[in-house]
Amino acid sequence: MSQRKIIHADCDSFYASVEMRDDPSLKGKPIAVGGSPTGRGVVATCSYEARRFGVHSAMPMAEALRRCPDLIVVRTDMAKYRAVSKDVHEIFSDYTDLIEPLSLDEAFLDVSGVEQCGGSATLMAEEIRTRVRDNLGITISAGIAPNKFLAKVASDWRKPDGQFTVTPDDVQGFVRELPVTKLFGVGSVTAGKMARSGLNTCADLEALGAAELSLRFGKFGVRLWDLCRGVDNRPVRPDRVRKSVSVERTYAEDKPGLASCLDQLPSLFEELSQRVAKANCGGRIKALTVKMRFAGFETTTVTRQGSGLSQKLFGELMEEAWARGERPVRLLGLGVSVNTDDVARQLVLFDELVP
Ligand code: TTP
Repeated sequence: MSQRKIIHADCDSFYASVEMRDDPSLKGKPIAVGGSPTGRGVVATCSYEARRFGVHSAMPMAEALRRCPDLIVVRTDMAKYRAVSKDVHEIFSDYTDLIEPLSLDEAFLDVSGVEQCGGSATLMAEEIRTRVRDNLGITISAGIAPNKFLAKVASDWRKPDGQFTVTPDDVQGFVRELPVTKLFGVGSVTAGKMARSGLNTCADLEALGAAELSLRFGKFGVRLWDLCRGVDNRPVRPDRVRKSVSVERTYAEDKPGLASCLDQLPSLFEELSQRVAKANCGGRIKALTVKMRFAGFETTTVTRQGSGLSQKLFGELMEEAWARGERPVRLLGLGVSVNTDDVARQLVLFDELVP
C-alpha cells in the first residue's frame, strides 16, 4: 500500500474560542462555557487562561469558580457552534471528500492523492489553519502523519494554534517515546495495570513482543502490537454513522444505596445531554439505557424505548437496575441509542444509483 497522508484537525478550546471571537472583551480572560454554576452545570470547555487555574471540561461549574474566582461563565449556544463547525468543514472540503468528522470541531482528512500545495499535507494543514483563522476568527491545530493514530496524537503536540508533522521516517522515533496513555483504548485502568508492570512507553510494549502482548492483553494485545510500532491501517471513513452516545463514571468509593445513585443522576444526565448535543443526534434517539456495575463487578443494563432525553425515565431505569442487585455500586452509566435507518436508506439508495 502506498504511503497515506492523514491530517487530524482539531479546533482549540472550540466553544470558548467562538465566544471570545464574538465578544472581544472576553479575549485573554479566563472563561468557561457550560451550564449554570447555581444548578448542577458542568464546564463544556474553557479558555487556555482558565486551564491555568486547573479548570477543565466536565468539571462542575461551581468547582471551576472555586478554583478561578474571576472566571467568566458563558452559557452554551449549540446553534452557533454548529454553524461555525459547518464553515470549518466547508474549508476542509476544499481539499478532500475523504473527511471523517469526530465531533463538531474535530476531523480526520485523508489527503493522500490531493495535488494542492504541491501535494504536501503539511502545507495543506498550514493553509487550512490560516483560512480558519482569517475567515472564521478562531484557531485550529493539526497533526499530519501517515495514519489516523499518529495524526491524532500529533495534533495535540503544538496545541493551541500549532501543527506537527510525523513523516514516515520519523514514525519509529516519535512512537518509541510515546506514553502508553496516548494509545487508543488505553484508559486509566489499563494504564495503571501497565505501569505496575513497568510498561510506560510504546518502546516498553514493543520490547515485550507480539506473543507476550497477546498473552497479557488478549485480543487488545494484537492491536497494541500494531500501535506501539506506529502501525494503524484504519481508513478515514467519511461521515461515520454514530449508533450510540453514552457517559459512565467509576466511583472512587462505591455508592452504598439507591438514593446515592440517584444523587449522581443530574450530573450524569447533564453530561450525556451535552454529548448528545455535540454529536448532533438529539432528534434520532430511539432508546435509553442505564448501566450499573455492582461492587463485585457484575454489570446490568436496563433499556427502554423512548425518543427524547428524559432524566425522569433514566431515574426509573436506575431503580430497576438497582433492584436487580441491591448491592453497593461502583459504576453508573447513561446512554442513548440512535436511529441510523435514514442514513442506511440513503446508503442503499446510493448503491442503487451506482451503475
Ligand atoms: P475538545 O476538542 O475535547 O476540546 P476543546 O476544543 O474544548 O479544547 P482543546 O482541543 O483545545 O483542548 O472538545 C470540543 C468541544 O466539545 C469543546 O469546545 C466543548 C465540547 N465538549 C463538551 O461539551 N463536553 C466535554 O466534556 C468535552 C471534552 C468537550
